[in-house]
Amino acid sequence: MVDVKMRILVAGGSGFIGSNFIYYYLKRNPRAEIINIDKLTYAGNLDNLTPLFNKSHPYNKRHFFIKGDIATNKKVEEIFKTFKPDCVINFAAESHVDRSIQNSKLFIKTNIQGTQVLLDASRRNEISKFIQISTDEVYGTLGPKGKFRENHPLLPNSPYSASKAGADLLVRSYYETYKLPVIITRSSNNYGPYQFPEKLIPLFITNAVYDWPLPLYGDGMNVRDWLYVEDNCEAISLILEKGKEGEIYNIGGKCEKTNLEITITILKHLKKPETLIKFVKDRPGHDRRYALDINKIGNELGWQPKFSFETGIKKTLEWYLKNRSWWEKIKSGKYLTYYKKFYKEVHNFV
Ligand code: NAD
Ligand code: TDX
Repeated sequence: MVDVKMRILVAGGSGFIGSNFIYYYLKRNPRAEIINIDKLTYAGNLDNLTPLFNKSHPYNKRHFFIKGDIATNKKVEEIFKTFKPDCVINFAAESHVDRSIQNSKLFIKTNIQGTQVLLDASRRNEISKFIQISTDEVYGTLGPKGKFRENHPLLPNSPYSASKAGADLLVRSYYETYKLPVIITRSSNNYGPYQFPEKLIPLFITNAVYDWPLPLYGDGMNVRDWLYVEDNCEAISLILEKGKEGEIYNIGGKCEKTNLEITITILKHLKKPETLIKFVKDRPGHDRRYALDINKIGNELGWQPKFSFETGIKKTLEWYLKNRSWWEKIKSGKYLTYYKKFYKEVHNFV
C-alpha cells in the first residue's frame, strides 16, 4: 500500500493488462486517480471495468473513462488540458502477433504513431513520468540457452514486435533529446483474467470447455516465459513509484514452458482428453524461445514474481469458468468469424 497523490493517464486501460492494472493500482494507492483513454478496438472491452462504472463502487470516483484514439493529436491534447495528468502509462497497442502478420498497417499507426502523439503531449504538458509498456518480443528469439538482458540488441521478427521496437526507440530518443522522464518495461507473456480469447491460454481454455480442438502451431515446442498479470501490475507500480528515468526493466515470471506443456496442463485441469490437440501449420517467423534475465528489477526495486505457474493457472482457469458470459459474448460474436477464417486460411485447420 502506498499513499501518494497521483493522477495517471492510462492509455489502453480497457484491454487485458490495462484493466488489471487499473484495479490493482486503485487498490494499492488510495490517493491515485486514473484517466483511461481507450479506442475500444476489438480487444478493448468496457465489460472489463463494469464494476467501476457503478456509482457505489469504492473506486468509482477515481476512474474516468474516455473513448479515444492515442494516434489522434487533438483528442490527446484535449485530455491533457482537461485532466492535467502527472504521469502516463502507455498500454495501448495492437497486441496480437498473428493479426500483425495478416496486416501490419494498424500496428504501425497505433504502436508507433500513437506512442509519438502521447510522447509529444507529455512533453508539452511536462509530465513527471512516462512509462512505455513494451515486450520481450523486441529482442527476437533465443536458442535453447541464455536469457535476454536489457542491453540485448533489438531484433524483432514479426511486424508486431517490430512496431513495438520502433516505439521503444522513439521513447528512448525523447529521453536523450528532450530529457522526457521515460521508462520502458519489457515483460514476458502475461496470462490471467480478462485476456482476450485469441491468445494461447484463454483460447485453449475456452476451446477445451467447448470440446473444440486446440490448434497448436508447429511442433508445440516453442518456449515462452509466463507471467501472471498481477505480478506484472506490481512490477509496473514499483517502476511508477521508484523506477529510474531513462531505464529499461525486464519483467519475467521465471517460468519457461513449451506450448505443449501449457496445453497439457490446461487439458488436465479441465479433465479433457489430449485428443483435442491438433498440430497445425506453423506461424510464419515463429520465435522459438523467449527468456528474460530479471536481475535488474530484482536488484534495483526488489521485485520478484510472486505467483507460481501452478497458482496462476489455477486462478486463471477458475476465472474463465466463473465468467463464462464474459468470454461467450466475445466467442459468439465477430471474433468467431475471424477465428474460423483465420485458422482455416493460415493454418489449414477446420
Ligand atoms: P490488449 O490487446 O488486450 O489491449 C490493448 C488495449 O489497447 C485495448 O483496450 C485496445 O482497445 C486499446 N487500443 C488499441 N489501439 C488503441 C488506440 N489507437 N488508442 C487507444 N487505445 C487503443 O493488449 P494487452 O495484452 O493488454 O497488452 C497491453 C500492452 O502490453 C501492449 O502494449 C502489449 O504490447 C504489451 N505486452 C503484452 C503482453 C501480453 O502477454 N499480453 C506481454 C508483453 C507486453
Ligand atoms: O492458436 C494458437 N496456437 C499456438 O500454438 C496461438 C494463438 C498461439 N500459439 C503459440 C504461438 C506462441 O508460441 O502459443 C504461443 C503464444 O502465442 P500468443 O498467445 O499469440 O502470444 P505471443 O505470440 O507469444 O505474444 C504474446 O506475448 C508477448 C502477446 O500476444 C504479445 O502482445 C506480447 O508482447
